[in-house]
Amino acid sequence: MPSFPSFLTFSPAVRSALESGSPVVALESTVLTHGLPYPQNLQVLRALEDILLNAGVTPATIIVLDSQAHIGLEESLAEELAPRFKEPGSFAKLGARDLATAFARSLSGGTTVSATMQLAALSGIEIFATGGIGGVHRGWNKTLDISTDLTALSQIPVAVVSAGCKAVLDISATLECLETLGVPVLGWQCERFPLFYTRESDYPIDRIDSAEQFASFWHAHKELGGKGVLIANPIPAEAEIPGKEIGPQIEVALFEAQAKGISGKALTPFLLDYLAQATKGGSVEANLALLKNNVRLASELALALQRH
Ligand code: PSU
Ligand code: MN
Repeated sequence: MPSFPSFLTFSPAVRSALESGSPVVALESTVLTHGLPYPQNLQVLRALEDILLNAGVTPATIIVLDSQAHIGLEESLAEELAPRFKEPGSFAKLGARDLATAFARSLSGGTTVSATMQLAALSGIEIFATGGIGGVHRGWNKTLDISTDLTALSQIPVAVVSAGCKAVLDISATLECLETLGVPVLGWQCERFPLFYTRESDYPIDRIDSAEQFASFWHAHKELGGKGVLIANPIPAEAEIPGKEIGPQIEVALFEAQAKGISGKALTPFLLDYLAQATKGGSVEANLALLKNNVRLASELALALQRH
């Protein structure tokens, strides 16, 4: 393997996959440290990794532990850590800009989409599956709260498979911002931007239909000097929560966040937790279904890149 920065620790499985050039898909860890409670977080991690392993793809869950970025989280370590993921103060939420500070201060944390993209790219991993990316928050004209996930997509050459973006966002502003940043948004077998819990919105996007088409796109994109790309994969129909149902609940969640003065990094986790309670776990079920679906698609894309 080429030489890597000293803050990267590869699991044996990921190291050997990278050495032999076999397909690897990156997974983020904020969903584990700031999303799902224990033991659901551990179960989800296993389920996602199993989907990849069964497809012949090596999973690389990325997480920061005591000043090392782990590329591939070994089962025994995951079991040991998972109960503490959500303990207040144990694990930070790390965006790309937080990584150097975390290494310098020996912090541990879950990596968001931006940090995961950064660490994946450094490791030579091109495909990354997540639930939904961050984007432009509603009320951005007052708060200027725009997730660094969008900047990361414009700067880091990784393809991110996501069920659109998080539904709590200002969708129209998020899509405008991605256009301004020059980030291609490709609908997987669809031509309307998916809304996380809901399969479809009114916003048109470019469609791709096959993993082969993606591979052709990706080669051309990179030759053109392109960086990230968002592959928007609609939630499976059977797991969808209709917009009419989830929309009003999102409004209440946003109202509560404002009333409690929650902003910045804490906002996305608060809104998702709020929705989980308001929907009596329904939003979590949907989140799990779309995560699995995204990981499945990411495995197909990674295999297609290898064939090309
Ligand atoms: N999944 C969760 N909770 C989260 C996130 C995912 O259950 O907080 C993270 C994602 O990793 C995404 C980030 O990159 O939220 C966006 O947060 P922000 O809007 O603060 O950039
Ligand atoms: Mn933010």
